[in-house]
Amino acid sequence: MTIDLSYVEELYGKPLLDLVYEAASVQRAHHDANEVQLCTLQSIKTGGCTEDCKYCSQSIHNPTGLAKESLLNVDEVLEGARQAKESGSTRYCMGAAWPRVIDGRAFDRVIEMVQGVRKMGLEACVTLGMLTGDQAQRLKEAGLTAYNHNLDTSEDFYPEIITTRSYQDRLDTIAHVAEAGISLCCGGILGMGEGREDRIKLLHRLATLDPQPESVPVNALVPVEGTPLADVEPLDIFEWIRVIAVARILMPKAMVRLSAGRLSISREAQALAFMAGANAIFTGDKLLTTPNPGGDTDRGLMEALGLKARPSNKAAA
Ligand code: SAM
Ligand code: DTB
Ligand code: SF4
Repeated sequence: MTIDLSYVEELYGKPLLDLVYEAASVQRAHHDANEVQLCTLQSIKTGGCTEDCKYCSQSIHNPTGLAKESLLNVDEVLEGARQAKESGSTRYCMGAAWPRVIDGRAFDRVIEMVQGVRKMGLEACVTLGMLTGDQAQRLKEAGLTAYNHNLDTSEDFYPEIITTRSYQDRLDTIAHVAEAGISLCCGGILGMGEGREDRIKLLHRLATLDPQPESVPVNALVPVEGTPLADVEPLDIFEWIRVIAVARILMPKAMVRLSAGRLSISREAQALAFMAGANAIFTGDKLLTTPNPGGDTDRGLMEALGLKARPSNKAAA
């Protein structure tokens, strides 16, 4: 089925409750609506990134005061994965502040991390920046479940946010991931000062990727002091809900992940997001470098809503 931009516009502009109702119906047809996948993030290489992403705490172009660290050891990372599993996570996502993967000892170490995480029976996801076809193939052989590489916003708005790489660079890496047969985790950031049309175009791009992403992270900008986006006006929360609902309708099978930004989103809005089709969250008190609601807060929310954690036997093989 082809998805026209005009159809995405039409969906996005529906009365909110009609839109949420439609998204909830799609979710119920494809997923257990009371189940949420818990995922854990780990920054395996923090800071010192040469890209100039205006939202990011880890770019050398942004004076955020974040200390640069070297790549973690395999043991440290696997210990983190073990704890994540113990606290109910079924997916372990490892992020590196690299513009691209370079072959050599560091990449070999990441390969070992992926193998170790998979051995524990967890889904393994990495986000390492740009990637060649051969590197994607190596990750596939290591058993990687998914590669996270976000389109972040519309192609039109992209140059306002990042100048050191192009939208096409992103699409090229995404193609390498697909060719290697690795599932794609691809989404965006909302609230960077983009317009509704940019959000619509992002959703259209995501939904017309072939194959569609297995996972769509929806990040609400976490404003970081020292970045050019530190003082951007926060997004209207119902725009966030609309994006989640449209993503759910256009990508019925995908996991729609509430990623960055939940700390400043009310319990009520998060409940509406689950109604609108979100079915995964990152748990733990830290994302990569910024705070996240801790496990107790999320357990409280899930209990209040009667949501249960998705069991590990449903994890991707
Ligand atoms: N360096 C790799 C890259 O950019 O592809 C991987 C790590 S990067 C930190 C992963 C994603 O985190 C970005 O694509 C962006 O969507 C998200 N992100 C980073 N900083 C954020 C912020 N302050 N608020 C919301 N999302 C953010
Ligand atoms: C994604 O889209 N969101 C996650 C994951 N992919 C790697 C990262 C969010 C990072 C938020 C900012 C920070 O903590 O540095
Ligand atoms: Fe680097 Fe990724 Fe941050 Fe951009 S988002 S500065 S590529 S770590």
